[in-house]
Amino acid sequence: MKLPLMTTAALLMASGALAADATATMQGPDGTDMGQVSLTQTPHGVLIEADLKGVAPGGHGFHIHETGSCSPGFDAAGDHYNPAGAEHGILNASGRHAGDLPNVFAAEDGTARADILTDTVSLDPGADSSLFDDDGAAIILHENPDSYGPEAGAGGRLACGVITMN
Ligand SMILES: [Cu+2]
Repeated sequence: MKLPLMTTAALLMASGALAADATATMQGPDGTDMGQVSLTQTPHGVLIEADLKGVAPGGHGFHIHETGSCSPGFDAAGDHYNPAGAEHGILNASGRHAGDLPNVFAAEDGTARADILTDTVSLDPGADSSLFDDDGAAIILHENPDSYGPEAGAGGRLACGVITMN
């Protein structure tokens, strides 16, 4: 059966997750659902779409960490993803970690939405900067905003999600 064009477009839009290549389901320390992060390989880098909830209002550090694990405890995600061995910080001339991303900001109702494009990582398992290396990678949302300087200063880990190929 041939679907009319409008119907096909509507179906694609209704199932947005299908368009993304990878997903991180974000959980709080007690296992609370804190939303989802979708990752899509584009010709210009990886598009990261965050749709979070249950987040304290204000700015929060938001990074890709080096290990695809959130347990036991979010420390299992390790440090920032940094295959080039650079210093930390988007504003640091000797930076940045490949996993350094701009802060995300939560509204009064605890929701946070952000679309971030980064060309520092790849979803291609064969690429040098691949998030799908031997031990994978995770997304971490921090307590405080990242300073963007050599010391992140973002504090504790509020939420963690293992990046999983769709
Ligand atoms: Cu971090």
